[in-house]
Amino acid sequence: MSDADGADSNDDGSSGAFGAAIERGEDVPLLTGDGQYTDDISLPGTTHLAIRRSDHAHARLESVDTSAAEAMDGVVAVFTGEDVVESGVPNTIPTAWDLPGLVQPQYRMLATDKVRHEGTAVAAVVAETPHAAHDALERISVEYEPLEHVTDPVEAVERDVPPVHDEAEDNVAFDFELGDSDATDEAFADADRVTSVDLRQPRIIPNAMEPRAALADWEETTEKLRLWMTSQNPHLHRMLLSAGTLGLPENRIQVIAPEVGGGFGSKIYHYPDEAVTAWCSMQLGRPVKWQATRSESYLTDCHGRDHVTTGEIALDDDGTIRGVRVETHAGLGAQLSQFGTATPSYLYATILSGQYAIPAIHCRVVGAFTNTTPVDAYRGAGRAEGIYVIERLVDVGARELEMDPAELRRRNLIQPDEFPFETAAALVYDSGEYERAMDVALEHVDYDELRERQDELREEGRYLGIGVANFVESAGLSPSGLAGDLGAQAGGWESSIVRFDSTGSVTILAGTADQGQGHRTTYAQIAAEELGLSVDDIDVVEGDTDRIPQGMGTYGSRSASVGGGSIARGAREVREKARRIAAHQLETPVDDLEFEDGEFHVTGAPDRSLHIQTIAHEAYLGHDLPEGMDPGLEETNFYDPENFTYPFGTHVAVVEVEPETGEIEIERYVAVDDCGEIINPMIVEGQVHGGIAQGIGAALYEGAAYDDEGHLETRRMDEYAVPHSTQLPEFETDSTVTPSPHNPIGVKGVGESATIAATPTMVSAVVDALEPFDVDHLDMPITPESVWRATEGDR
Ligand code: MCN
Repeated sequence: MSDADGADSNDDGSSGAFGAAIERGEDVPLLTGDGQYTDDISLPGTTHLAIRRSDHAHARLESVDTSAAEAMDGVVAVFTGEDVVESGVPNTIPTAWDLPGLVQPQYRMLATDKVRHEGTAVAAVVAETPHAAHDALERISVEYEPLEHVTDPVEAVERDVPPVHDEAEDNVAFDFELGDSDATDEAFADADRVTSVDLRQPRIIPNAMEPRAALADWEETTEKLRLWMTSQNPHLHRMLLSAGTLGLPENRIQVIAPEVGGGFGSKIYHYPDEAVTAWCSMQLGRPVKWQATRSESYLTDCHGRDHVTTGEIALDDDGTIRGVRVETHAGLGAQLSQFGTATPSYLYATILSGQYAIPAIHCRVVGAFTNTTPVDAYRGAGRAEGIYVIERLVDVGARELEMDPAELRRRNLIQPDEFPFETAAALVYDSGEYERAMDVALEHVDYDELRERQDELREEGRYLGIGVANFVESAGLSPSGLAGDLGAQAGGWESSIVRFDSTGSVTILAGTADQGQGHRTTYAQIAAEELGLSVDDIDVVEGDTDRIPQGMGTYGSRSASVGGGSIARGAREVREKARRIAAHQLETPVDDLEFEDGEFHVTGAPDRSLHIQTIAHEAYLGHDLPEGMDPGLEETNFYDPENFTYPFGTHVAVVEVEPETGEIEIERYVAVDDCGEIINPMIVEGQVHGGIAQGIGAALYEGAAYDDEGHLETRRMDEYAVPHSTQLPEFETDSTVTPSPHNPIGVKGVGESATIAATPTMVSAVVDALEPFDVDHLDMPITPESVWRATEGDR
């Protein structure tokens, strides 16, 4: 393990837990039905909330008549936006990321003046049963004055349409630039060739297994709100709910995230629905539960992507990339979600250098309001969109130069001795051995031989495609000062407590919040390694703001590096306190003690030893501690890393495309990922598998569609295509290990890597297969129909 963080590394105390493919301890309760999700929790007297949503994309709200609904059996109360306003709570759903010149319109719990996208919350019914609440929704009479709507981000700013918000007449929420435009112009003027691609990255809808849910319990006597919810970041939810929305201090709110069945970004955000659940409980003094239906999730969970982009690349004839210029219209939806501003700006434009040493980059992003569901970070957020652009540009550049696309990539890779590497897009990459990972991936498929086979098959009228994509991503946004400089209303740190109890077992209280990533296993591995224990000695607790003092949550592939980094630091501090107790009791200088398998022993006298679990007992007895030392054995750690981590890798897909039918068969998919030191290879492989599936989903299947009325057409599982396991090949995974030099355990994130890599890889493969048809690019999702249409001209 690397150790560049000041604390001593676990030099001789290695338990072997770090790096082992240990099975996920959390899976037994989850697979046997013992896992407790929000909807499984019931309190005496629980009522049920259903939300009436607008079926108009854009309309003035004329009136909301709730009388018939109120009169129904089992209905406890019906509330409108006016009721929320009258209650006097702050009633804002705040954005958490400011940008220069950002237009920040009001965002209320329930609409009062206009509805701005289909699905806008208009009224709330609380009833004794879920069925009574849903039945009553039908009896609310809402009158609208329909307004012209717009769903496309380019049309929103270029066509003469009524603004989504009066504050932004042209529907522009922000106009963002990054990079040096003069230097980029010069690079383009000097380059031998310039080529470009117009592309769309369609709207993606997250498909977590568990739809969002909340259970709120306002206790009148203590004036305390307990809120169970499907949260990726309970402390952030507590913060956003407290001041901006409900007007409560944080210590009056407890947010609990029990088991959460997947998030992929969609459960980061502070939506009106959970806030309304809490507010209703405060009004009624009774527990209130809201469980989204699947269609409600499609309509209201933040969508991802929605970019329309023109990218240009300037190249010399020898393949040197001289510059990249990108202009994007990013759809933000009807309201600003918390990180909806950061995702298409800082998280996107900064990664446009990819793995390449590109001297000049300029990117402009126009963030546009549209009459659609808000858009925010979806797995890969910003980085996925950026890597897609640069990888597509490299592919079209290779076509322009008639050069092998892998060769063009290779010629521009940042070399290992150039790290830390400052890109022209404002990031400083920590470490990387890009060519090594690329070589491993290409060797797996025997690239040169594969190209020969491709030529042979073309002779036979068969179309094999080989897609290669390199990616790097910025995971674990930090340090906090930088986040603040860029406009974030949250920090990049993470916090944890490592606590021995008097029986020698350990509890880790972590500020992150798992939704399936396996934190309970990997965090136990980190602590076991540092403390010389077995993972069975360690319990991991996440997702409760009353038990865990602080935290930032799980998103942006930050938990292993920032959360795990904090745990490692805390465990090292605990170990050092234990060492001082051991030295005192063994009557030996601290420096004379060695640590192995949890045992401190005097150098050269192994029989004079004390186990760290015995010391824990002593620490809580407090009878015989060094002079001035406080009893107990626990540490609270806040870790604010000095930089992001930059995972990377190369993915290769081999497909065969049948132009007559448009069918795409994936023959092989090889993923070589480098996420630094690997805590648990089995979990990392699982993350890579899931990520590839989602990337292939985006490339070949997924995409939200709106009809001419601005209604979401893809609002059910049989209307929104995600790949089935039978449509996916066996994934072949491999890894290289390039530790992050500044992270205490040398890890980099992995949770989003494969999603980022898989989309350009798949598109590259299909387009490569269609080279004989002069197809340079196809937009996602590449369906059999789009393949058939693209090749039709040749029939
Ligand atoms: N890990 C490891 N070795 C490393 C890096 C990570 O063993 N070098 C382990 C970690 O300890 C953790 C897992 O891999 O158990 C993912 O770690 P990390 O990359 O830090 O990502 P996070 O835990 O912060 O998870 C967030 C990331 C994101 S942003 C999305 S979106 C996503 C993803 O994880 N959503 C998921 N993976 C998901 N997996 C599941 N099952 N469900 C989701 O909703």
